[in-house]
Amino acid sequence: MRCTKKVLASALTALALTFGACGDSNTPPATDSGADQAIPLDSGPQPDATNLDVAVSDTSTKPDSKAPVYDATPLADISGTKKHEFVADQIVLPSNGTQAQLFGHDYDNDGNVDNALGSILGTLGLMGGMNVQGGVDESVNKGDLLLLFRFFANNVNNQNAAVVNYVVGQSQACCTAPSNPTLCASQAKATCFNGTASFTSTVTGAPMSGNIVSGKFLFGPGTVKLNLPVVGSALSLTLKQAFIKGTFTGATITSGSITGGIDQTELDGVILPAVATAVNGMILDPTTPASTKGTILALFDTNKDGKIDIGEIKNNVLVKSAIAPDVDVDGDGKLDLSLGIGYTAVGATIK
Ligand SMILES: [Ca+2]
Ligand SMILES: [Ca+2]
Ligand SMILES: [Ca+2]
Repeated sequence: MRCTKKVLASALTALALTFGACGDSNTPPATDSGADQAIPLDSGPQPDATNLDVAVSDTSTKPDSKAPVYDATPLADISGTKKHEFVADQIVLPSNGTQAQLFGHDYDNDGNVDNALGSILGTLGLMGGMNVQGGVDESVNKGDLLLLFRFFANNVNNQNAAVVNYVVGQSQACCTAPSNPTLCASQAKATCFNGTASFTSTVTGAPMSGNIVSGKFLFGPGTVKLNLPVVGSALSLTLKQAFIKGTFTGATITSGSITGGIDQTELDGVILPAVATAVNGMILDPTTPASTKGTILALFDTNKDGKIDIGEIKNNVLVKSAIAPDVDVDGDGKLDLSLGIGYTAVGATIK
């Protein structure tokens, strides 16, 4: 059975099975059970952000909401500035708490890194058995998930008021053997991720301002669109108040991360329906073991019609605790679901 599709739904089921193994599977766990499973995101300094000039806004006027900590810095004039273009050759979903912390961002400045969705993915990664990363690797190496960056900076080691455009690349064939992940990866390294390959942009995000200190950079906040293949077909996400971080290392970018917040509307309108579709897909899939189907139906099918509708997903206690908005990234008074992922990148030309 291929685990690279429907991984979020599979992962939720794994979480369900884990809970189910501890008790009556007809009784969803209380919300605090999820907290027991979550990876604590330890407080700690964020080295990328500490010595960068990111404006801090006044949060005192909104005592009841988590107001945005960061304001966008006005863009510098980039005419005549050197351009440096990259493509992400690796996109990494957190597979443990350390990565969830590394890829996240402390939006509300409470000393705790925010990466709720990433933390859940990390928790599931620790449980094992779910190849949450496999589908992402496959999409990158096939050339379906091409994230591009165009930096404007005369000095990539140290520069204030640098600018980056986040660019979504048009799919292109990076390997001829997508069914063989190892071969596909090595082909992609030679064709698309060789440091000089060309890519065509489809969506170019609004420029984001940032600083580079000793090669480490932090850009944002801005809006980042992600098409992550985590639930069946690619899940189109908009990360609000997103930050793009990384380190220029020779001709590559290392230790990269993209963090932002997904609002409740998108969670309800995009993510949860996709989870419902994927869970139904598992029920219809003849290769899904009968015991797994039984567990899924016991957990989610509250009206016992043999199908899982969106409402049954939205109102499920397990889902509510696992995929719950955690921090208000944009200060609109409504909590958003934080997500941070990692990446590395190599040189590229963006057409
Ligand atoms: Ca925080
Ligand atoms: Ca039902
Ligand atoms: Ca919000």
